[in-house]
Order: sequence, then C-alpha cells, then structure tokens
Amino acid sequence: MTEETYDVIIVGGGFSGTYSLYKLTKCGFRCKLIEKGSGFGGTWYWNRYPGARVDTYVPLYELSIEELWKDWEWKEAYPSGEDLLTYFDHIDRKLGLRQHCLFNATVKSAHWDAHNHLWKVAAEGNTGIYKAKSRHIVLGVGSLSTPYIPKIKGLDRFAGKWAHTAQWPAEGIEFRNKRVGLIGTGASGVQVVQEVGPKAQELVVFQRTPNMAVPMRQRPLQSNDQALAKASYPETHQRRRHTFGTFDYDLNGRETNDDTDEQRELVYEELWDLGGFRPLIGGYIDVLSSKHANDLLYAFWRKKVCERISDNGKRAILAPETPPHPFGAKRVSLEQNYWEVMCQSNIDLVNVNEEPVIEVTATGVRTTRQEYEFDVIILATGFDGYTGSFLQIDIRGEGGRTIQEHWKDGVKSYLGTSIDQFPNLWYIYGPHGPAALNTAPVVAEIQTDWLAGLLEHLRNQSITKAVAKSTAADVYSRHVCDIAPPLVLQANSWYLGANVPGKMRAIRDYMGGVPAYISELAKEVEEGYPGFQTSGPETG
Ligand code: NA7
Repeated sequence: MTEETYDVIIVGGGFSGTYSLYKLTKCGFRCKLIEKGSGFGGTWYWNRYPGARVDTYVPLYELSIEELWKDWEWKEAYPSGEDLLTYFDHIDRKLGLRQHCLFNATVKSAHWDAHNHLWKVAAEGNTGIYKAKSRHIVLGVGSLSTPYIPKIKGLDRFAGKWAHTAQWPAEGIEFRNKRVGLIGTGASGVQVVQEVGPKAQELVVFQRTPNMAVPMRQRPLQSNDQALAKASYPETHQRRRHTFGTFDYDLNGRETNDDTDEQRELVYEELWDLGGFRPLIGGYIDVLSSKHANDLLYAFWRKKVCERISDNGKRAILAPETPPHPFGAKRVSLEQNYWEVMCQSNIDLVNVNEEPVIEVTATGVRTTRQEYEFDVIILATGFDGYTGSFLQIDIRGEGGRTIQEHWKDGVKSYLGTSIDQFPNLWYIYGPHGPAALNTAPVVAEIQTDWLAGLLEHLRNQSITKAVAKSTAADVYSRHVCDIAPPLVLQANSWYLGANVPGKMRAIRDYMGGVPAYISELAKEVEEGYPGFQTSGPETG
C-alpha cells in the first residue's frame, strides 16, 4: 500500500488537535488527524468518571470560531464531561472535520527523514499499522493525558472493579449502593466524592494532601439568558487573550498589603462569592510571590470551609491549621458541595500520612491500621503531566535523536511550541506553554494561530525545514524557570512533575501570564522568526 504524504499530521483530537485541524485546513494545508479514541474530545473522551466536569465556565471554555455558539446551547455554566463531548460533535458537524481523521489509531512513532524533510509516522489501529508521511507534525497530545497510576502492591489481584479516573470504561462502573474506595483528592477526586458519596453505600476516601478547593458557583443556563448573552460572546472571546489567566476577569493590580484588613476581607469575600479561580488570578497580584499574602489567603480559605465542615475529626484532616503547601501552588480545584458530602456518615476519610496504604488485597485495601472491603476502587491519582504523552511516542529528530534522550536533563523547548533538533515538529498546550493557570481552548487558539502564520510563511518562502535554534531554546527554557512564581516551587505538584516518583523536579509551565506569552510569540513574528533555522529542499 502506498503511503500518503500530508502537509501536516496532527496527533490528538482534543481542543488542541481539533482546532489545529480546523485552522490548518482552512489555511490550505493538507492535514490528517490521528486520534487514539473513537471520536473527538481529548480529555473529555477519556475522563468519563462520575462527576467529571470542567473547572472553567462557558463561554470561556469553548472555541471562538465560525460563530459556533450561535446554534449551540449549554445547560450549565460549568459543563459536564458528557455535555462537552456533545459540544465536540457540534464542532465536527459544523466544520466537517471528521473526513480528515483517523480514529482508533495510536501514533507509535514519528521519525524525521532528514533527506526529504518529512516525518514518517506510524500508528497502530484496530485495522493494523497505518503509515504516512508529512512535512510537519503537530502534537496535540494534552498536558494531562497520561494517567499516573501509583505502584500499589496487589492492585492487579483486586477481585472487584477498579479504574483510574482518566481511563474510565465507556460503559461505566456501577457504584450505587456499593462499597467504594477512592485514592486521591485532587480535582478529579473532589468530583468523584460529590457524585459517588451521596449514592454509594459507603465511600472511603484516602487523602494524602488536603485539597484547597474553592466554590465553583455552578448555575443552570436558561435559553433566553444565553441567547441575550451571545451578543457579547465575540468580545468575551477576545478578552480571554488579554487577561493573565485567559478569563474575563483579571488580577486587581494591588498587593495584599495595599489594603487594610477590613478592605482585604471585603475583597476576599467578593472573590469568594463570585467563585472559581478568582482568589488566585482575579485578586491580589502577590498571592504566589509573597508568603505573607499567601498565608492570609489560606487563613481566609480555611475560615470559609471550616464553616461548612461539621465533623470535627474530618475538619482537622480536610483543612489543617498549617497549610500543606502554599495556596494555589497546585492548580486550585472547584467544588460544589464537597465539604458537606465529606461529612456524610457513609463517608470515611483516611489520612494516608498517618495510616499509609500497604497493599490492595482481593477484597479491598489494607492500611497500617485495618483492612477496608470494597466492591470498587477508584484511582484519582492524576497524570504524568506535560511530557508523559510525548515520551510514549518513539519520536526521533535530527540524527535519530530521541525525545527521551533530548529531555533527559529536563524539558528544553522554544516558545513552548517547538523543540530544537526536532525540525518541523510543533506542539500545542504542552510543556513550557501556558497551561497550568490557563484554559485549553484559548491557549490552543493562541498557539495554533501563531503556528499557522509560521507554516504559511514557510510555504510562501518554499522553506521545507524549520528548527528551533539550540541557543534560542536554551534561553527560552531558562526564562520559563525564571518567571515561575516562587511559591509554586514549594508544592509537590504536577506543574513540577513532583507527583510522579523519580521524575525530575522542574517547572514545565509558562507562568508569566497569557498577555506576556502572546508578546513573546508576536515578537518572534515581528523580528522574522530569529529563533529558527530554516532551509529549503535545495539547501537542506
Ligand atoms: P491531581 O490534581 O494530580 O490529583 C491527584 C491526587 O492523587 C492528589 O490528591 C494526590 O495526592 C493523590 N495521589 C497520587 N498518588 C497517590 C498515592 N500513592 N497515595 C495517595 N494519594 C495519591 O489529578 P486530578 O486528576 O485530580 O486533577 C488533574 C487536573 O485536572 C487538575 O489540576 C485540573 O486542572 C483538572 P498529593 O496531592 O500528590 O499528595
């Protein structure tokens, strides 16, 4: 069978891949999107666990293009995973993207052909091995897409059902009236508690680090209100690009100590009432840089949640007097009724720092104190973030250099979109780009629009190879580390890879805010792409 040759092969069908496919085909590039799942959705395709819901409200969490919103209605301000999958169907129907896709196929390797300036890509699918060539490759493989499953002794001998939240079986797992064990209390764990807690016979939550969750302020969206609000959607979509965290609100420009205690309390209260990430990226500018500012916010957070935790024993575990890490140094989770559900009598909370898990047995979980019997075990233990999904593909750049080798001493990237020694390889919403404090659809649009401009420039100049200069990548990668807010470095977060044992501890996210990031991209264009070395077929 002859291998087809494309201008661009896109890997992944989440927001990054879907938007890239739309944008690059619109620019006239011949594209193929390869996706492991049977449809679009990315994160939402895989994270089908009970209660899965996005932590960013609409119309911020959606694409801004082609007036897609005009005939689309959301049910709630913070949509469920299920509704997001339906939204992806809507995008596909409106934009006719499916014709360019190969679903149910996992990209296994991508090797740079230095002679022809092409990538040779191989994917394993349910119909065998698929091979194709392309001038460029765009990885939209997700920042949080490779599940992290801790090596807990005996997990494989558990006789009940167990699953990681991000590998949830499409047919679901019955948890009503069952005895359920939950390991992990990050954003996914909180949502599982809220959904499973009220329905399970018994839920035992194994917590290592208390979650400093803040109120989501979910609300149903009525058709009429939504129709009226749509007039301002284009403006709102634009505004996302001009705020630190890609929201329609921004930091207030003041330091915590600029206000008196009374003024500050009013500010905190207002942020709290409005909900979402506001305490972190909608209020004072020094929350992640000043320990004093951070401690004050933690004290406020603790006061607020303690009012809702009626169980004294659980309160000490859920909201300890001393913060386990600075507030916001891990991505803040949003909750709806987490504290109340946690206090239900059918829920047991185990602090694994005092009562470590020893092993999983055929019937449950054995800790240093006792054995718990379960029908279902849910692992909400997070992801091998940023690099996990890159490293699963056998990517070989110039001279056959592997990505594993290239990143063995840490991520090196240029502008969070390209890698030196890996020509014509681009990625969206990945390492060294803005992800941790930002919103996927917005970042996908920003990075892809920039990339489309670059690929058009290369095409116009008949340039067949572009690769980031190593010096430029060194400077940019150092810059990413330098601008990370100091308090972020104090938590064992996925931002740092510190949640995965053995992974090098280093910041992997651009945390300077989206306006600053956009300026860096714009400067590169204005100056004629100085960070890249280019060549055509005859000079290559
Ligand atoms: P997270 O936020 O990385 O949470 C993972 C949770 O799992 C967290 O509470 C971890 O505790 C816990 N964990 C991991 N390994 C263990 C072991 N071995 N024992 C006990 N507990 C463990 O992942 P999520 O899926 O919840 O959320 C990821 C992002 O998705 C989130 O930031 C939002 O952007 C949406 P730890 O805190 O490391 O002590």
